[in-house]
Amino acid sequence: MEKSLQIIEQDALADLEKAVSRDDVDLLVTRYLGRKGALTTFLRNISKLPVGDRPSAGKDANALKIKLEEAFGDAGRRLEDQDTGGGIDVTLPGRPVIRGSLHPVTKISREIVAIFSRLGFDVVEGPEIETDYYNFEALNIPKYHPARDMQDTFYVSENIVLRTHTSPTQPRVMEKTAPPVRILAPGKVYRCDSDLTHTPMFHQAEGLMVDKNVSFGDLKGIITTFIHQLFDPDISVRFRPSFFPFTEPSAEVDIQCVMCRGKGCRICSRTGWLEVLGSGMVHPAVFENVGYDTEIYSGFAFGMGIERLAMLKYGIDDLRKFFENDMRFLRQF
Ligand code: 2NL
Repeated sequence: MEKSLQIIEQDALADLEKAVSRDDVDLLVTRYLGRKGALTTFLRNISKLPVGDRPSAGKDANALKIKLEEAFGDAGRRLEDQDTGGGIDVTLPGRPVIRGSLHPVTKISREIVAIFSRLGFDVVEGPEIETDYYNFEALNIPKYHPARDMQDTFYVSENIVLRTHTSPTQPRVMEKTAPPVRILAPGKVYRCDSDLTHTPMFHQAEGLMVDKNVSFGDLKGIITTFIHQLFDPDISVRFRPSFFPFTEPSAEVDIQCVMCRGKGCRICSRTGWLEVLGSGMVHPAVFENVGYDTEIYSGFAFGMGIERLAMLKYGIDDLRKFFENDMRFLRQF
């Protein structure tokens, strides 16, 4: 009886030596420890032994059972790790690489830049921290103008502000460049304003064209072409008289409502039109400030809010979505 327990142990360990996979080890568990396994059968037959032999045989058999359970368990775990390359299941499908996407403001900015590049405009950038002179004075914005109020502008010091529009980039370029000039200035601007429809930082793009014989007709042609390329070649555009300190005459540019096609809806306040741009012929005072001869040169300028254009183009109803960094929103672009 002692001998047969020794044989079971020898056979089991010899078999385990040959096991090369988790499945092999599982078979050995069945062969030795299963319901009809060799050791289980031995234990069941202890009652048939002479009474005097039973205690030591039982003790030895139980010790062997524990020894084999441990040996099979260790080997099983080791071989399973080996099968799967050390805990990595190489048969699993790869994890998808999640691609990022551009912010809608970046996308529209790039589209605006691309359209004006094709029309011969150079892209220029100016500082976001600006002097009072370039932000206001050079642009013919008088001392008493409400835009200069502490309520509307972030003052860094008495003569330094966060630019309230992209316009100061234009006199900076004109001072250094003789006409002809055709530039587009996109970028961040800052206003001391924060509510449902205003954020303290937003984006604008501003264009300027100066040459001999530049007319209001050129302004209308360039802006209409731009609108048709950004939105739809069939969309109607209208120019409505307005006022800016740095242009004369000035015009607000409206497009036929992109939501209702002019029928009248909530987006266009039932007017059928949406205001998308401000524009005008450069005021002679601005040319004098940068040393351009107003007898020889004329020009037009225009400015637009990028968030507003992005909202119209993508049908976004809430300005705050641009700045919340909600991935569910951003992933859609
Ligand atoms: C708007 C309106 C506008 C300009 C910007 C400009 C610049 C110079 C001279 C004359 Cl240097 N004008 N810029 C002109 C008309 C309108 O912006 O609604 N922007 C968001």
